[in-house]
Parts: sequence; C-alpha cells; structure tokens
Amino acid sequence: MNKQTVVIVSVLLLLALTLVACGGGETQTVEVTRIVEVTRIVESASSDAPAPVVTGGNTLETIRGRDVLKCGGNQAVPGFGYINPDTNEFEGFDIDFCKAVAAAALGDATKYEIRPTTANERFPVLQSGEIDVLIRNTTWTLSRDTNLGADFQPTTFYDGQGMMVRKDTGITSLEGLEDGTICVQSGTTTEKNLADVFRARGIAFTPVVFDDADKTREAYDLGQCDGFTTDKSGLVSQQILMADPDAHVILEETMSKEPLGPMTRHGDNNWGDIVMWTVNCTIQAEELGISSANVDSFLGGEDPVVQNLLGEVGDLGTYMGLNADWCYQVIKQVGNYGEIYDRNLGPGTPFNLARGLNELWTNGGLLYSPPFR
Ligand SMILES: N[C@@H](CCC(=O)N[C@@H](CS)C(=O)NCC(=O)O)C(=O)O
Repeated sequence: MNKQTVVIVSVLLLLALTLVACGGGETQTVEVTRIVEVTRIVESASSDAPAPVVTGGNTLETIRGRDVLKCGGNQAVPGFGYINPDTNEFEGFDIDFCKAVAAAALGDATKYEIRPTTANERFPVLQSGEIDVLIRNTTWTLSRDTNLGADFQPTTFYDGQGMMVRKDTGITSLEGLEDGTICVQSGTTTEKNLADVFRARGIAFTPVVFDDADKTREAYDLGQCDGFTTDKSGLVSQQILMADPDAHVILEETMSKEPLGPMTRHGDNNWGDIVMWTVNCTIQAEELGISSANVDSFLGGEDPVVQNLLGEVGDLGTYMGLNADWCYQVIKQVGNYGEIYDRNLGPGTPFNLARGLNELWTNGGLLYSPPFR
C-alpha cells in the first residue's frame, strides 16, 4: 500500500468510525456509499493482505517434538468453537476436527491446544507459525488460497451467508432492510458479500462494523441494527446467546457460498496432506458405516477398502510419516463425520441443523472422500 492510499484510508476510516459511533440510526444514502468504500479498502489492506509467511519446515516433526498440536480456533461460536462455561473447555465441530488431526498426528486426540482468534487475527497467526493449522469457520476463497501463502484442506461445512431480523418487523426478504442498519463483523467474507449483494440489488443500507462476534451480536440484540449478517451457521449459533432467541428469524435467502474448512501454510505439503486426509478419513468412515462405537468390530475383516482405511494392510500412513493406525485412531477417539456433526450440531443439540449440503454424496450431499488406496 503506498503513502497516498494510507492517507485516503485514514480519512475515510475516520468518517466511518464517526458515523458508527453516532449510533448508526438515520443516515444519508451518500454516507452509506462512503462507508461501504471504507469497508472494502480497510478489509483488503488488513486481514486478507499477504504477511510474512513461515514456509517450509516439517510441521509434523515440530508437533511431535512439542507433543501437542496447536490449532487456531474460535471461542465465540457455540456449536463450532466455544468455551463451555461448565467445563471451561473448548467444544464444537471445528474443535473436534482439531482433535481429529491430533489423533492422526500424535495418536492422541487430547494433545491439542486452541489459540482462539477473531476474524482479523486468524491469518497472521497461521502465517507467523504461531499455530499449525487454522480450523475456524473460515471460507475458502481464491484470494485467501493464493494471496495469503496458504492452502485450504477439504471443506468440513458447506455454508452460506444469511440475514437475521427481529420477527416483529415482519421482514421476509433483504429488500425489507432498505435504508436500514446492519451489524457485521470486520475481516470476514461476510462484510464484502453484504456490500456486493446489497449494491447489486440496489438496497441502500448502513453497515455497523465490529471486530468480534460478541460485540456484533450484542449490538444487534440491543436494537442498534435492523439486521445481523454472518454465515448461516454463525447466525444459528449466535441466536442461542440472545436475550430472547425466539424473537428473531433467519431469512430464507442465502447471499453467498461459504465453504468452511481447515487452512494450512504453504511450504509443507506433507502437513497439508495430513490435515486433508484426516478430514477425508472421517467422511470415508461415515460412508462405510464405521463409527467410534463399532470400529473395533471392523478390525481383522477381509474388505480391502476397510483394511486400507484402518491401516491393516498397505503403507498409506507411512507415505505421510504417520503410524499405520492413524485413521483408526481418528475414528476411535473422535468419530466419523456424522458423529462429529451430530454431537455438535445435530438433533439433541440446541441447533438441530439439518445436514443439507453436508450430507454424504451417497445421500445427495457434497461430502465425498477420494479413495483410500
Ligand atoms: N466464514 C466467514 C466468516 C467467519 C467469521 O469470522 N465469523 C464471525 C461471526 S460468526 C466469527 O466467527 N467471529 C468470532 C470472533 O470474532 O471471535 C469468513 O471466513 O470470513
């Protein structure tokens, strides 16, 4: 970014902050347009900008040396990444995938640490080497994949951006938010999609931007915004934290594609493979009907597909520097994809989220593991 750009960003940012600080009530359309510009410049100059990247190295060796896996995670999204106040432990769908990688790499799903990150922090902590893998509702986009020195591993949750409004407004579509205020978090695809979708549909609005999930939700819950937007999974999750969850509704419309999955650094392809095949192991196990409860009954069988998956024949683990039973350990200690999904998001949880696109391909969804050959 050159000096001139810095000055423009500072001036526009000041304007945006002044407007937001004023409470984001009635705002002129001309000011709305300026805020949207600020959002774009600041976003491209900060969270998605390339930072110094630690490349190469042998992440598996490092993890084995310290005997613990470090995952970038979330602490603000119940169901996905959250600190359970009763146990003070991290829990969630993303956290379970961190445990799965620990089971594959170290043979022990308890040998992990979560470094919670906001949206803005997540890429720098991966790039600097502070964490080994980022597993935190992060959308796979071309610019992130190519411009941040990173690789995306298989999508663990196919999502899309949604909009929440108060039920008593009677709003049923995005057009109902014309001239309204919308709470949104910075450093996210959400912020960019909001501006693009509303501009394309000619809907004037004022974004009210916060840098973490709690502040964004709280502002909306206190009535400071007419709408609240993030990934639909994030909305479902934030809804249970609101003063009166039933007073809100998530609109039917989906504003974008948000494939969420783990991210690793460029330069250590073997480590990327380990994370990739750990996710695939959970999917393949579900497809074969192998779960944490019944995996032992599959040992000693004659099906070569199962024998390869569980490491009873062949060298699949060795090719990645892992123990032969790495996938067995993932299934035994953490479970297959369906178990991970149900435990955190399925019936019996406050979310009761339908699998939808996150069904196996054999059930009409998008989850498909390449062969364990
Ligand atoms: N999937 C989107 C949005 C992800 C995101 O950061 N969502 C927010 C809202 S649910 C979040 O997790 N915030 C947590 C925090 O700031 O602590 C992206 O990758 O940009």
